[in-house]
Amino acid sequence: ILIVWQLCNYYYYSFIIMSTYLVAGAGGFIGGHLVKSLMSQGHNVICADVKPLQYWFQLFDENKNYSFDLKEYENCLKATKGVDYIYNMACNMGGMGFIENNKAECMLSVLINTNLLRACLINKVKKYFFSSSACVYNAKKQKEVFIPGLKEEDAYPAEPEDGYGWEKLFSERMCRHFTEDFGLETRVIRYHNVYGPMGTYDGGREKAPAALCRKIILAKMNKSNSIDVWGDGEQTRSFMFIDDCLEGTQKIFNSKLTDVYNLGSDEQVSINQMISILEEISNFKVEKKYQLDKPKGVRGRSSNNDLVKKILNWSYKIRLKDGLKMTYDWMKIEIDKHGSNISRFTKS
Ligand code: GKE
Repeated sequence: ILIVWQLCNYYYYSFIIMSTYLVAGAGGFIGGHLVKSLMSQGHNVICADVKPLQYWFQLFDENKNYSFDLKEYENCLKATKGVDYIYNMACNMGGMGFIENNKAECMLSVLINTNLLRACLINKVKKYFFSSSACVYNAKKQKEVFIPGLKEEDAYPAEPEDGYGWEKLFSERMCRHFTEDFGLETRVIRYHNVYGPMGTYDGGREKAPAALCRKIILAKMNKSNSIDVWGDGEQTRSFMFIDDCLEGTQKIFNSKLTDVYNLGSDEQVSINQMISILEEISNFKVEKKYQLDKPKGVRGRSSNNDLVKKILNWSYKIRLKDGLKMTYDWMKIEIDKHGSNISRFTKS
C-alpha cells in the first residue's frame, strides 16, 4: 500500500509541477542554457529557433525542436500549441558590432514578440517572458565612464539605443498592454551584457567578453603580442555571468512581480581592466591596439539591482574574474579542438 501511495504521490506532483515550456531562441546562448535548466527540473521543453539545428549551441534530441522563423505568426501558433509557459529569448541581435550595423534587422524582432503574444491568447498560454535589454536606457545617462548603476526608471524620458534598443522598449510596453487589456501574465527583465560558455565568440555578433577572450587565446596561440581593442578601452560596462542570469530570470518568472526589472552586475569595469583580468587568466601580456573607428556604444553602463535585491533578495554571485575564467577555459578547448578559423556554431 505504501509503494502504491508513493507512486500516486509522485505522479500527482509531477503532473502538477511538470509543465510544458516553449523556449523561443533555444538555439542561442541564453536560450540554450535555459532549455538545459528547465529540463533538469523535469519540465517538458519545446524549442524553437530560426537557426538550422546544426548551429544551435545546445540541442537535446529528446525535445521537440523547431527550426523556423518566429516572425511568422503561423509558426508561433504551431510552437505555442499545448504550451503552459513561454520564455522569449529570440531576437536578431549581437554585440555593438552587430546592432550598430543592423538596426532594421534588429527592429524586425518586434514581429517575434508581437506574434508570440498573439499566439499566447489563441493557445491560452499561462505566462509569457520577454527578454529586454540595458540598451533601452537613456543614452544621456551613459555619457561618462563609471556611471552610477542605471535604475529601472532611467529608461524614461526614452532615448534608447538606435534600432535594437527601441525594439526592446516597444516590446516591453506591448507585454504590459497585453497584460492590461487581455489579462495575459507577462514578465520582463532588462539584461546587462550576459556572458559565459556556449555563446557566440566570433563572426561579428560576439559581445566584448567573448571577443576579448578569443583575441587573447588566438594571440597567445599565434605568439603575437598585440590585440585590437574597439574604442580607447576606457569605456565601462558591467557583465553578468550566465548562471546568475538563469537563476535571476527564473526567480522573477516564478514570482508575482509584474514590473520591468534589471538583471545584471554592478561590478563596473573598463574594457582595459577586463583585458588585464584576461591577461592574468591566460598568463599572457598583450599590447592593445585601439581602433577608435569601431562601434563603441555608450561610454559607461552598469546595473542598479536595488529593486530586485529588495523585493526578491536576488543579487549576482559570480565575480567577473571567475566568470571570465570559465568562459576563457571553455573557449580555449573549443578553439583547440575545432580550429580557430570560425566557431562551429557560427553560420558562415
Ligand atoms: N563586441 C566587441 N568586440 N566590443 C568590443 C571589442 C571587441 O572586440 N573591443 C572593445 N569593445 C568594446 C565596445 O566598443 C563597447 O564599447 C564595449 O566593448 C561593449 O561592447 P559589446 O559587449 O559589444 O556591447 P555593449 O555592451 O556596448 O552593448 C550590448 O549591450 C547588451 C545589453 O547589456 C548590446 O550590443 C547588446 O548585446 C545588449 O543590449
